[in-house]
Amino acid sequence: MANGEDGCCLKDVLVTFQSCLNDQQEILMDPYVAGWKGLVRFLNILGTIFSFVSKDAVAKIQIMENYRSSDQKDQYSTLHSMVKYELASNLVDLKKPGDQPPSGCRTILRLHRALRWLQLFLEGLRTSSEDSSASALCTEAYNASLAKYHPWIIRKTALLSFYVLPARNTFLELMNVGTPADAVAMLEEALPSIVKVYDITEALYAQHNLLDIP
Ligand code: 1Q0
Repeated sequence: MANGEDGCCLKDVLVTFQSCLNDQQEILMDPYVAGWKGLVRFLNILGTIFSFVSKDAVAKIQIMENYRSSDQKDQYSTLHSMVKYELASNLVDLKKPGDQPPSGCRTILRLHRALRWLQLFLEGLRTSSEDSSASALCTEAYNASLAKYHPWIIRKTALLSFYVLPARNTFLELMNVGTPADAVAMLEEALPSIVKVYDITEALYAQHNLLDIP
């Protein structure tokens, strides 16, 4: 398990999510996707055992980057404009994973569900006692969020991979922001913006009945 990568610290990644909101409280696509890219860098630090997760995240990031460099890029400047555009153009298949390329709405929904896992996991790390196990906290966060959307084989693989996670304090040190106490303080400051991004996306998807896109 490597320690740090390119001097990157988790605080910088979480701050990217803070910069997602525009004046209308809409979520800007570029920092949202950049936030996920930063998280994948941290995932890679944790070892190749998580490559099945990072491959999926990278594929989804790539789909969104492709939309952002297509002729329709302006339609994808915020999550709100994407929803409006894809629904109006009939690009979202609400019944089955389509033959057509995955829509932006479907792709963001997968990342959005994973953001809930992240929030719960980081909240668990922040509020747990020093001798807690990151593996147990991660399992708890996964079971309360992503697990219900994953088939058995992915659940099984995910739960097994969590066993390699280090002790809570080691994990906090890997965030590269200083001592475990510094990391806890950083999380306390940064988590509200993750929650805000999650809540706004959830409300947007609920308003348009998009929370179950297959
Ligand atoms: C702490 C490390 C644990 C990372 C585990 C994250 C949750 C497990 C997710 C398992 C996903 C399995 C791969 C495939 C899933 C897809 O089937 C699923 C649905 O997509 P689709 O197209 O088949 O309908 N995809 C998803 O659910 C999206 C999953 C994206 C997960 C992105 C996770 C990025 C993780 C970042 C780690 C941040 C660590 C922060 C702290 C680090 C401090 C050193």
